Amino acid sequence: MRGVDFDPALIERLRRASRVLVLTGAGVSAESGIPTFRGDGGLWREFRAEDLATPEAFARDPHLVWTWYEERRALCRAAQPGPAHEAIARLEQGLPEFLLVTQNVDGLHRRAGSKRMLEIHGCLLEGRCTQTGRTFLLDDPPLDLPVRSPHADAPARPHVVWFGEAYDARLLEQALAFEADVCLAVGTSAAVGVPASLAARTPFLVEVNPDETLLSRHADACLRGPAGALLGPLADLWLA
Ligand code: BJW
Repeated sequence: MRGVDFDPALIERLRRASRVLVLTGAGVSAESGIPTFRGDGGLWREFRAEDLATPEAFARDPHLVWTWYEERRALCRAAQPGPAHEAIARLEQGLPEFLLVTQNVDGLHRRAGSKRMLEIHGCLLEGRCTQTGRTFLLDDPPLDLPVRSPHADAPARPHVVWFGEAYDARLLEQALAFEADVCLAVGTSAAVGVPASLAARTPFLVEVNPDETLLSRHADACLRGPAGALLGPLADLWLA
């Protein structure tokens, strides 16, 4: 058990789950060196969201917004998936009905091998044509900014969901249609309403987070600690 004690009744309940949703947020990548948004050292402590992560900000200064995303993209490319990403990929392999919904745009779940996954806030490794809506993988080394679309004579934008923007209806439908009976909410403050509601509506909710969040009061079990330390041992017991 690598020094982590879980309630045997929790493990038994998880083993009985038939449809498992894992919802992840920035905390799952914190141990890979990617800053979270809120809390100490969070991106929103250093930058104003409305200056950088809104459609209005992009219309006002696309060069500034692209520069910020390019800096974050370089950090994400240099980072490695951690034990939490790897444990979630293992759960997917071991559980027949599984869905990962991630709010993270860092691409680390992809790189850890997750496949049954919805990136509901997009992915900053990709750009999107403002005319056609088609996405494309951004080049390396860094691009001429602001980026132009390869699909039309039009500007491109980062492929992320900004504040005040709608979710991709197709992705949201898939997430809602999954109807999990168990959800693990990992490393999210649950400050953004739509993803939080996916977790809150699940009949059995397990929160994995060092701190209390808006989801804690809905949770049937709270595993307090870093996801990197907890999820590997949890997956070992669950899948044993
Ligand atoms: C650890 C750990 C460790 C640390 N292990 N844990 C219209 C106009 C204006 C606003 C709205 C509007 N409609 C709706 C809104 C409201 C708004 C909203 O929710 N605002 C609240 C924040 C107040 N929502 C929206 O605007 C959304 N749109 C929407 O709802 O449209 C309506 C609609 C619904 C349905 C269909 C159609 C339309 C869009 C929200 C987009 C969010 N975008 C961002 C930025 C993405 C791009 C980018 O990265 O630049 O997404 S905001 C930011 O918050 C980011 C994250 O994905 C998201 C969630 O944050 P997350 O991941 O939870 O991170 P943190 O930092 O908050 O928490 C980290 C946690 O980890 C903490 O709890 C730590 O304790 C923990 N932790 N270390 C485990 N080692």
